[in-house]
Amino acid sequence: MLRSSFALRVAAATATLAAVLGATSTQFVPAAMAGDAFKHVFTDPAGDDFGPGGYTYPTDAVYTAGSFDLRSLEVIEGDDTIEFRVTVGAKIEDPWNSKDWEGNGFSLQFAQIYIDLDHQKGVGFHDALPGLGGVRFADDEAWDKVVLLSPQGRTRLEAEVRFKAAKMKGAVVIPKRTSARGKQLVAVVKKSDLGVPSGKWGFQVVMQSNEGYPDKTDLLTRRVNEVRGQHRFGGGNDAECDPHVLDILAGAGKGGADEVAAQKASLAYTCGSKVATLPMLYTAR
Ligand SMILES: [Ca+2]
Ligand SMILES: [Ca+2]
Ligand SMILES: [Ca+2]
Repeated sequence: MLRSSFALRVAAATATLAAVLGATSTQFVPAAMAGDAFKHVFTDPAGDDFGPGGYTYPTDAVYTAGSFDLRSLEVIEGDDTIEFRVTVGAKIEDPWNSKDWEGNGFSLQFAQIYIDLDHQKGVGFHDALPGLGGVRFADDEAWDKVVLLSPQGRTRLEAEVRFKAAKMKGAVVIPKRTSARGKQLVAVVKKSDLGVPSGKWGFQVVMQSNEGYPDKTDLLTRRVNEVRGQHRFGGGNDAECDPHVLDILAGAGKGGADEVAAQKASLAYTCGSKVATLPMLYTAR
């Protein structure tokens, strides 16, 4: 009862405002108020922060258990922005004092959110940003935009993209604001940088680790080697045929136990013959 009378008052107030401004209510009602704003939560199982199955964290004490264990990706449309919230399995810390390097309040994590805007074959990129090792997107799931949820400041990100991913520059989105709270990383992106979200869009979020001193071709990512080191993940290959990816969304993106197997299947690779595939997850409205 209370709820419906509130809704009526909101509707009445909106109609009045629209009338005053001479706009039709459909033109004027902000998406969030109209109740049809896009919102989707993808969930990921706990404990699958091991890439294709056997990756291990670096040995340094800052890489606390669960730090790269993706638990969910929330996509929330606002009036002029789209907010991306990535939750991991550990409290987010700032062991390398990001404020000293114009960073965003965290140090360890780096999430890349890939978006397919059209689900069309032949449009978009199959290769990921440089530094993710051996991964690609399927032919009809190529990505059109990638949001960098990084602790690095805008200046550094822009420079890295310019030098290492010039071809993809127009597709890389640096958020308006990036922050961390609790176990969550938050990126607020201008809607004008992405467009209006719909069920047609596909999403993938790749969990990586921020590397401030990356290899010269890697875009701020930490490598996966055969044997782990103080600041290197282990369980992969010393070359770049292994996916340099700790955790991804897989299957239906609802957190089911079967999604662990789906992730292992997607990230399975054989150096020299089979490249891992990053799946896109689509949401029908
Ligand atoms: Ca996970
Ligand atoms: Ca490697
Ligand atoms: Ca996963």
